[in-house]
Amino acid sequence: MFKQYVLPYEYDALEPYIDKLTMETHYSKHHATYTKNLNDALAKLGIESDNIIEIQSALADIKDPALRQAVRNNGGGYYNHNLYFAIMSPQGGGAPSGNLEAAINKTFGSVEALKEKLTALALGQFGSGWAWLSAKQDGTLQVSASPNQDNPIIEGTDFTPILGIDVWEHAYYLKYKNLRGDYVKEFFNVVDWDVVAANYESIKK
Ligand code: MN3
Repeated sequence: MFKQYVLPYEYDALEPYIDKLTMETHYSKHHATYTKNLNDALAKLGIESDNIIEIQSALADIKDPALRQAVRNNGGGYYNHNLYFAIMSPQGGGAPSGNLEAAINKTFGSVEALKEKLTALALGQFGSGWAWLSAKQDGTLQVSASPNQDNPIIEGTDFTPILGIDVWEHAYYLKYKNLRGDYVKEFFNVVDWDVVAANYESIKK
């Protein structure tokens, strides 16, 4: 049984950048539903693994197409939001330091250049989806975008997300309406780069 990531901050803690009603709905409705539907699908399949990365990497082993799609959508929804909620914090903003900063500078030139690339991917994602900063074991970074609840793991790459920007309308519409660009700009005010750096270190071998 997968359990939702427990928010270490209140629903209103990310105000004014992410509003309370959006956080409450996103966490207690959307994410709770992904988690329940993932558990329901895994129960039907008799899958008892508690490793969500392995499950997402082995979708092709699920023969029933409807259950495979259910695990893809809801497993992605479960995993992606655990990451998204964890990399935001009322103490967020600022810039990364240490190994992550060095890797960002090497790959993208600067933190500002990385933010510009992520913003372009977030705005360029047609319809619902995500923009990602991901890493692989040798420390390489990449940015990408995915539709729906997909991510670089589901897509079969050897990259693991360390930062995700949810660009489903449910992530911003109550406050920002159609202005996805305003949401993405303000999102960077709540990114907890210490958590992103810890994610990076956990993937690097
Ligand atoms: Mn969402």
